[in-house]
Amino acid sequence: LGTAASALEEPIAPPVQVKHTQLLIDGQFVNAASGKTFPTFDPRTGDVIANVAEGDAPDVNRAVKAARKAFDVGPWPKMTAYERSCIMLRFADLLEKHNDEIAALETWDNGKPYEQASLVEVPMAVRLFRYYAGWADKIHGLTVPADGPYHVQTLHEPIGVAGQIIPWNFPLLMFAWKVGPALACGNSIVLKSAEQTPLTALYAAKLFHEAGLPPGVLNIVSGFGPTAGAAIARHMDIDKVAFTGSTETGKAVLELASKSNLKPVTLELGGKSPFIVCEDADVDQAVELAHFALFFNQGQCCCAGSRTFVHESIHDEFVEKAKARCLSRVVGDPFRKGVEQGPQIDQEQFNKILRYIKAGKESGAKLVTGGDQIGTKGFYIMPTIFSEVQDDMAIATDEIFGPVQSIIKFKTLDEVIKRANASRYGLAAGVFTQNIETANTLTRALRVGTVWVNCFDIFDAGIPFGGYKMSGTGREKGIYSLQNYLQVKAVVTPLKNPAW
Ligand code: TXE
Repeated sequence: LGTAASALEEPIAPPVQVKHTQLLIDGQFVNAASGKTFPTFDPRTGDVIANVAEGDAPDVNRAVKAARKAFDVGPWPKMTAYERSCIMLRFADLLEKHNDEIAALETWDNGKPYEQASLVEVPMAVRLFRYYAGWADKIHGLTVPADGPYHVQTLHEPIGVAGQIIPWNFPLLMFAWKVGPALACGNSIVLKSAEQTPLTALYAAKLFHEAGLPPGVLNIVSGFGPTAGAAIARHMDIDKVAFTGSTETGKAVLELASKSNLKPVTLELGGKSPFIVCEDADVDQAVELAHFALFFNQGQCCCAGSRTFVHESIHDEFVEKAKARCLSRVVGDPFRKGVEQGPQIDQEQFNKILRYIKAGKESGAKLVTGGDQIGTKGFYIMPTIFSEVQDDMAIATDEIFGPVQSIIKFKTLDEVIKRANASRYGLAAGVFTQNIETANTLTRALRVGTVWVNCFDIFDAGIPFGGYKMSGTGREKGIYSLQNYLQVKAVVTPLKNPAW
């Protein structure tokens, strides 16, 4: 195994080594039953970072057995909620203590800027675990006035063993969004990380055990989607599945769940979010925010503001300034200071983005800047802008998941509402205006799960996140995520003396 810092000219991260490459089942690191491993790559170079145990159906079975035992026999759901909360808080402290090391591992495996991982993402994961630790002992049912001599109460119980399948764009944060609420409610977990980024989930799960998490409560099966992922989705002893990824794979997960034991499924899927710049907007601020909304995390965000609608009266000025901002974007080794954009995650995504850039050029959109790969080593792509984009072009309808901004002109509010809503997706939207009436109209008219007004990508632990339409079902974060991991049991008891 190499070290992340060895290739750096100007390292700003601590040197980090890969400590954990095996599956984590029942509190133990173990090899896959098949003995197989798969490589995880450094997106800066395409070089192998480490070989990781490749879980498959037999390993998922082992993990489910451990999770069932931890849930059915205990101790997890039988511990007091306060004890569970304390373990989660201790884990958050450990994560905070290892902030820089885990951020370096994340950057190495994913390619995102180290400053983003260390200053934003790991701290957000810490915050999220503290938030859900706070919920653990505040989850309770109701008493219900019934039409008769009955005492009626609801118990909010954990659902059981949760299967969780996460993507590669925010490996640690997706781990946090899934694991935090599930554990706060008293569930046990079998989690599959993305095959591109298996390292930080193993690191974090190990820290959880150091914090006192009982064996079997949190099991990590690294591996591929059609094998380990599908084994989770169709497992008869898994009580619930939470998935984040593409809409296509989300459909497959839902189908497997329905064909097996009808486990409830929450899905956080793709998007093509409109970012609407109204005629009264401050153009400089709008350009900066629209740039951030699209290019953040190499454009690899499900909620990326990837349809930049700009009012015709400020359109040309906006395009010129957006181009200048793009040209000043610092692209390079994500471990170097000040770098805003690193490489894309892998060859497959790199090829997909270049295909869309080619389609944009061929469809008659105007290439304003960028439009090619950078160098020949690693998966770097130029920050790219197209203007004169029409609604039916592939770059305006499909999730590109890369640093490609499509600027679309509009004339009236009614028109932009219709066009923004004319998408199979409905994850998020950005609205940029100084007029409160315009903001109120748009926030109510847009059929999306989040509207950011004069801001974008605000992801506090308490704010729910999820999609309308084919962007998914259910909400994560905040109080809403608890519902995904609870069963409601009604308990009805006759009253002997109804007068009292
Ligand atoms: O996604 P997949 P991929 C979008 C984005 C991207 C595209 C493809 O547009 O370009 O999806 O990326 C697991 N049963 N998003 O191929 O396949 C897989 O192992 C069960 C949006 O990476 O959806 C991984 O853990 N699981 C997105 C996870 O699903 C399966 C984030 C996501 O992979 C499976 C990532 C199967 N049959 C990509 N097949 C977002 N919403 O944030 C795969 N998986």
